[in-house]
Amino acid sequence: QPIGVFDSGYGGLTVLRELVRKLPQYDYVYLGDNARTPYGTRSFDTVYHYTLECVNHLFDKGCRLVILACNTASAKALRNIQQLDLPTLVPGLDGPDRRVLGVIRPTTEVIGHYSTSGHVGILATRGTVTSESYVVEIDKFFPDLQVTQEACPMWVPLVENGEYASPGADYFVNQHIDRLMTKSPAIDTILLACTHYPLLIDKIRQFAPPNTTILSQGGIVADSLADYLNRHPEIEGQCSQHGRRMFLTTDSTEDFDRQATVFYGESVQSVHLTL
Ligand code: DGN
Repeated sequence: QPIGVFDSGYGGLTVLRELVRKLPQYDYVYLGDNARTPYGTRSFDTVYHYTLECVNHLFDKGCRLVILACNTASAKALRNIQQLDLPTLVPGLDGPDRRVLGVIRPTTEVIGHYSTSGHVGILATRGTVTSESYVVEIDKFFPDLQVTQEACPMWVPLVENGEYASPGADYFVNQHIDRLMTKSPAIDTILLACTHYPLLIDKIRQFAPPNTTILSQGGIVADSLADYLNRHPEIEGQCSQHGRRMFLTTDSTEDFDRQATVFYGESVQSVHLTL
């Protein structure tokens, strides 16, 4: 069975890219709910129902393990989904458990190891920031760590409109880095807690103080998945290993394929999924 990777749109492709880099042997099915993106502005209830519906589609495609490669879905839906009796969700699919993992826990588990000052910054969408998920989760693993958040609402549109490398992006990147560092000048580690932000990493490095550690999620999530599969041989044994990739989108396949080149780094041919 393939590993399912879900996002509200294109952004999860930056996570998939790192999964494929670290664990190329597995088969992956990516599902982007582009028809209903963005999730960031929607209520907890709506994000939960949309996410669950998409996770069910991935189960239908045979996935036993699904990764919510989206901070908004991980923040607003993961806990409720994990509390469901997942094997009963897809009638006719018997056998081992189905598992759903997110992108917040893997990063909050390790972030404290990167900081020597004990001050970290979280850059994310407004939805993720207001959910307080990072603050709450980091506190469980590193209660002494000072966490400062900054919402960067302009960054997703900049990336989605292809402006991530343009001079126009400088203004908004500088603005938010500046605000973050003004709130907490001792920050020495910044986590990019949004799937789109790795595309802005060169500019973020340019405006962050020298020697700041900038963490992208993809690589951390990939390390965490490798560790998870090692610790759960019963799940790992269910993951097929032919190096196949499949891309599903709930909206235009042409748009998806064009944007995928940016987020995934290579061309793809997606298939439309009707919800
Ligand atoms: N995928 C979302 C995230 O990781 O926060 C960002 C995309 C969006 O809000 N449209």
